[in-house]
Amino acid sequence: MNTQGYLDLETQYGAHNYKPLDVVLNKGEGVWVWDVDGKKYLDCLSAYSAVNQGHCHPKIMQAMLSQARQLTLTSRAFRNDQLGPFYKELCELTRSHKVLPMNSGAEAVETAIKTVRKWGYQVKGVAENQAEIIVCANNFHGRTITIVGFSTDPTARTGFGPFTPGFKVIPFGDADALEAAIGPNTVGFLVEPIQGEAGVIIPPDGYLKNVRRICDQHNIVLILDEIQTGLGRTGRLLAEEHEGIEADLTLVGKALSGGFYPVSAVLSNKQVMDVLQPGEHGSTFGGNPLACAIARTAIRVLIEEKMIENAQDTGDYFLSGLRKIQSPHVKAVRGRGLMIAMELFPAAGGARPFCYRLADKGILCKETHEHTIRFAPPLVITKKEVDWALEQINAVMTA
Ligand code: IF1
Repeated sequence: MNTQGYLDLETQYGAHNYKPLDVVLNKGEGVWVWDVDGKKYLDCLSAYSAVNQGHCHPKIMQAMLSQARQLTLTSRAFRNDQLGPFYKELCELTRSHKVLPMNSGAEAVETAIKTVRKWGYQVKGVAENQAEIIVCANNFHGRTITIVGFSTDPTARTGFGPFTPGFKVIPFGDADALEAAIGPNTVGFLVEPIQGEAGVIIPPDGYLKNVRRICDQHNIVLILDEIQTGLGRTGRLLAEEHEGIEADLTLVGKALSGGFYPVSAVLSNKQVMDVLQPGEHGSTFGGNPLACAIARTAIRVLIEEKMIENAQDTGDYFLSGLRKIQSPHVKAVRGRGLMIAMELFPAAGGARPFCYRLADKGILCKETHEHTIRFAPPLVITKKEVDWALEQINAVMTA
């Protein structure tokens, strides 16, 4: 079947909740993917940072295959021999006390919300059903009713109400606004260290440090959504390290499996996670042996193959190369590690046509909102590959 044939099938039988580029992929290896016509592309999206380790990483694949032959799912009604080691390795790596495994990112966010509410009632002493969680404008935390209920993006929320109460929205990057929004029933503050979907918005220096101090002063649980920023993307294992702080709850997902399988987790200190009792939360697939075996290897190769250092080093190189591009269309280039965005002037006519022109030249990227192109290749990209990418991007932006 040709490209058009696959597009027709999707149009006829699939829900129309996406508007992807019309590129039909059938193979991936490292930073490269191929379409059904055999055209090769540099993947500058990495499945929204889920394939930080590169496509079809051989060691993760091996772990997946050998675990699949052995045991895939037990449910949490019984124990499995991958779960304990997964907990230990993830805790040691992230200096956490406790892990709660789920599958998607949205489930990790929901889990954190439940946990922090329970902590509010049981430990902080907030009156039943009064707990309040503060979130930021232009957040992206997932697609469930509760999560879109505190989104400020009309596309994400319009038509899906009624929503879950108990959330308050403040501007991102403004620690004073956090302090001002805190009331006696505030139990948590949920924030992305760098806002991804909003267009790679980096908060002012010192923001997270101030947020940490304010949360401590007011006895509020700091929940960092590192589902996109975590696991090496910004040049640190967790983006919180850029400001030398530690969240109380950290959410990871996406690259926790290197893109092989949905795996997410809530990392916690003991005090908060210990409020959950048997029967109060769970998931059929959460913590299954296949997921755990994949995730153990996915985090091992990140470290062993120095992907985090490469994200910092090659990310800086990519960012400075992009900044050198002299184009009348480019309003700003910003990024940290290999989480990079190029914002275009509205007069450029939108980012999407540029994404198509880049695809023609062999680079796959996706616009975010109207005017921003994101560059987030797998963390195994080399400087030579970046040089090639810069040549193509330069040609497209200056044409
Ligand atoms: C889609 C964006 C990226 C996330 C953060 C939680 C989740 C995500 C910080 C939920 C998910 C995705 C989902 C994807 C598009 C994508 C995205 F453009 F929308 F913002 F990555 F940049 N927290 N982000 O970024 O995780 O439940 O999806 O596993 O198609 O909706 P999930």
